[in-house]
Amino acid sequence: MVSTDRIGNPWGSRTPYASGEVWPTRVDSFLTDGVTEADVDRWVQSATILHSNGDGLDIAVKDGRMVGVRGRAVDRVNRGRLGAKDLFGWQANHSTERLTTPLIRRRGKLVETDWDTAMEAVAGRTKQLLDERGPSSVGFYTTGQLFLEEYYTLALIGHGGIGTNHMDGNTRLCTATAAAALKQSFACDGQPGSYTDIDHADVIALYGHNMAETQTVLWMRILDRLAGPNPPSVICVDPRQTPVARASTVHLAPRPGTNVMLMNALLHEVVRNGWIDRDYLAAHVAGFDELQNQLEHYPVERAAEVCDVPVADLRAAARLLGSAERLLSTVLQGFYQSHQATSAAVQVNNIHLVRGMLGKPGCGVLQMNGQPTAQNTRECGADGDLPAFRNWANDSHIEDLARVWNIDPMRIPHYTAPTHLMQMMRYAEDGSIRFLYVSGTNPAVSLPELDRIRKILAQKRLFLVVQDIFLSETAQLADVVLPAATWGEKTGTFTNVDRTVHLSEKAVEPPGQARPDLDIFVDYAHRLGLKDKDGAPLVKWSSPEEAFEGWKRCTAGRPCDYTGITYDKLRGGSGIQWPCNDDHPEGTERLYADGRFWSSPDYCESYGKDMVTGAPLEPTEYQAMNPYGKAVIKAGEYLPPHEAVTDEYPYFLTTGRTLYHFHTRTKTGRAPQLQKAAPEVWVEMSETDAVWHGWTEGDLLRISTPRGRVEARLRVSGIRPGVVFLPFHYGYWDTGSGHKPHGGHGRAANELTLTDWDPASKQPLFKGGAARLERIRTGDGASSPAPTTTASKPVAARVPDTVGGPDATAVEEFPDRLGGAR
Ligand SMILES: Nc1nc2c(c(=O)[nH]1)N[C@H]1C(S)=C(S)[C@@H](COP(=O)(O)OP(=O)(O)OC[C@H]3O[C@@H](n4cnc5c(=O)[nH]c(N)nc54)[C@H](O)[C@@H]3O)O[C@H]1N2
Ligand SMILES: Nc1nc2c(c(=O)[nH]1)N[C@H]1C(S)=C(S)[C@@H](COP(=O)(O)OP(=O)(O)OC[C@H]3O[C@@H](n4cnc5c(=O)[nH]c(N)nc54)[C@H](O)[C@@H]3O)O[C@H]1N2
Ligand SMILES: [Mo]
Repeated sequence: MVSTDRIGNPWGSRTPYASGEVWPTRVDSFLTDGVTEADVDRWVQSATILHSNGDGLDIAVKDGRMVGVRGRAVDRVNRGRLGAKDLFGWQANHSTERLTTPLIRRRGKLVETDWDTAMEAVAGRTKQLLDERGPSSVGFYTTGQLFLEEYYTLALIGHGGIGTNHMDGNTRLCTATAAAALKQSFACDGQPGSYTDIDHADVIALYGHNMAETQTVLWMRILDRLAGPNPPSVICVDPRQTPVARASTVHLAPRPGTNVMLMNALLHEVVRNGWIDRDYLAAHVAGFDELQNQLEHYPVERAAEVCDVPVADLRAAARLLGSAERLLSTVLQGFYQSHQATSAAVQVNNIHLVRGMLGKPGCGVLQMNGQPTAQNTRECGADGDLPAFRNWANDSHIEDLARVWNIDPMRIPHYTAPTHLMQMMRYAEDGSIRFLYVSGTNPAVSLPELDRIRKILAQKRLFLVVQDIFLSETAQLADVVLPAATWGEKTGTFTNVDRTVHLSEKAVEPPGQARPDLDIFVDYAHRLGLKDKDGAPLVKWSSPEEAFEGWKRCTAGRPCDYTGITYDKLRGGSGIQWPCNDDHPEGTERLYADGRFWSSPDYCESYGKDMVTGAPLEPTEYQAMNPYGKAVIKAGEYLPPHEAVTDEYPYFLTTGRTLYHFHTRTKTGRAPQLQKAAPEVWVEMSETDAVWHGWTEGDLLRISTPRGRVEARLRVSGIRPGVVFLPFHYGYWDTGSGHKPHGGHGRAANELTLTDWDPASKQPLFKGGAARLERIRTGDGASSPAPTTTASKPVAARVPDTVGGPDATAVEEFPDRLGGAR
């Protein structure tokens, strides 16, 4: 057993292992000050909620309160490990700033009210609008952080009850491109690979993915392989000097927005050198010829110029990809939040298709998710997709869904592609959407071009409902605020990136009158009087387990088949990977092991899209590609970034995350260890650029774009010259301070970002835009508040190290080691 400061050393101790071995167990735990294991009344099974990894953990409960967490040694995902946000983030549940009663706007002010008044106002306004303006005046915007049962209920209400096409999740900002890329290549959502591919891979490529900070436990798995015999080679594609870049064999730091050019050059080299699997291509893949023709235009020399990456590095990366025997790739926001998001992500799939590297141990693509339950938002149809990967453009799928819901098929809107969030915001701006029900997301901080978003959400004619656990920046603009119970206070299931389904049990009571999101949605459905075609209530369940059983019926025979999973089966052991049914009673580790894809036109989730215009393909166009059971390669031409740097705005602005915070910090900002590690916004710039301006670490800068301004202290870091980076976590309200405004709107990165999206996935471009910087005052020797342990590692030696001290000490146990048994 060792004690480690898990703020200062976020990845903890190494447990090295070799290719093909089982990842050793390491059980991490943290108990609040003064509490020992002997004091704990109960341990309640759950999984992590502040990222998409799905690490199994148990919540320690004493006297009806959470007092700590411990990783689950039996869990296939983490084998006991936890990240810093998991170890400390749960403390926010007990924050005194939790919402405890519903609020309603009276004479311009939010005041406390009772549930009945609040829900009658919400349902009453919905009914009034349905009568006066029809379903297109009603929109829903949900999240990737509720539970499966809640999304399925919401999807049923929206698609089956109200009949609006305006339903999306913040997954649009997050992993819309993952879904789009999987649909483009494999005609269906669902990760082909498994986390265990890390145990076997000899090359691991991370594309625009700072896994070390955003899936810390998955990164521990890679670190343990790197520390063991026959370690894998690592390729990192990221313009910043992330911890991933520092651990990599080859680091390509392209100009932002040039991912498709880079991918095409890598593919060009792989194909030119004949590092391809012709048998696999012939048997299982359509579209290779078109790719080959396209690639002629993308020699590495051209990419070297456009991306500003040395030819030798491109060749070295291509050789690793081409000579890999077991290649694992992961893709995330550096690719997804970019102007050619889908096209870039699809080229990663293409590398696996030309190399025949799918469905075997070590050979996987992880088109990553970010949020804990984003997979469920997509599966359940709370994001514009239809439940269980049904195809909105296929009438027989609509009929089948109507059968499951016992309603008339014409009640399910499917006349056009579902409305994506950015379009919903436009409709709200124009006044055709008059009611917006926001659950579990904070768009007043997380959407691009905040000045515009605030104006839209604050309109009098828009009835805004916000269901949250804190009075977020968005909740402050609402007409009705509904206080929700959250993780640890309610029961439900959720599915991580590699299709592992976990059960999260209720451990403690929610504060005050807060209610589980499921209860609120069910209440709403009943107040609207939603009925099926026999006059029975449309929503036929009230408990999570009943909702889960309803969901299982909806998935029967579909790719994400849950019919073999029960709550009881999820209790005690590890999570289970879907599909899980009579044919696969223990779940399925890898998809497409037999080279058969879910692409036949009558079964597939999507006919695909044109990646340049975003136009959905017609069924006949899809059939012409000969997808029957095959994957489809789609070539992508490179187009330059939408907003180029100019003399006036000479820096490329990119935004993203740090290890210690989650999104808009409503939880991590209220966990003292995490807040202390990264207390305030900063801006990263290269040493070359800083020296040119004569600026140094800690100087206060103003960052401006045509949309707005932010002030932040300078961190001189290893980022590529010409690029500046801002974390997007810092809204304009301070957490943990009794709701004090921070002092104006000057620190949210999204004051600066632009209203624009990838044409195919409709994911906004948080990694694009041009900015101008100026110095407001010198730092006088003070350093910027950025962490030193992460991508924001300073160049200057004088900056004090980020440490957590005694309050951040967690325990690591090693049950596999001799004498280490608990
Ligand atoms: N600590 C922490 N972990 C999280 C979260 C969190 O808020 N905090 N959020 C979760 C969620 S919802 C998500 S979606 C994930 C996101 O996880 P990541 O995608 O890993 O995180 P980001 O920091 O948004 O972006 C990743 C990297 O993209 C790089 N990048 C920027 N522009 C480009 C480009 O043009 N090309 C390339 N190749 N790279 C570029 C950035 O330098 C950055 O290092 O993290 C999840 N995990
Ligand atoms: N500039 C820039 N902007 C970005 C990104 C970026 O990289 N750069 N990344 C984008 C991405 S990938 C994402 S995922 C989004 C995230 O953006 P958001 O979803 O807006 O961020 P969160 O802070 O996670 O907001 C979740 C909200 O739900 C509340 N909540 C938590 N648990 C529960 C619950 O159980 N029930 C209910 N009802 N509410 C709950 C929280 O208090 C919080 O207010 O941001 C996007 N915006
Ligand atoms: Mo995300």
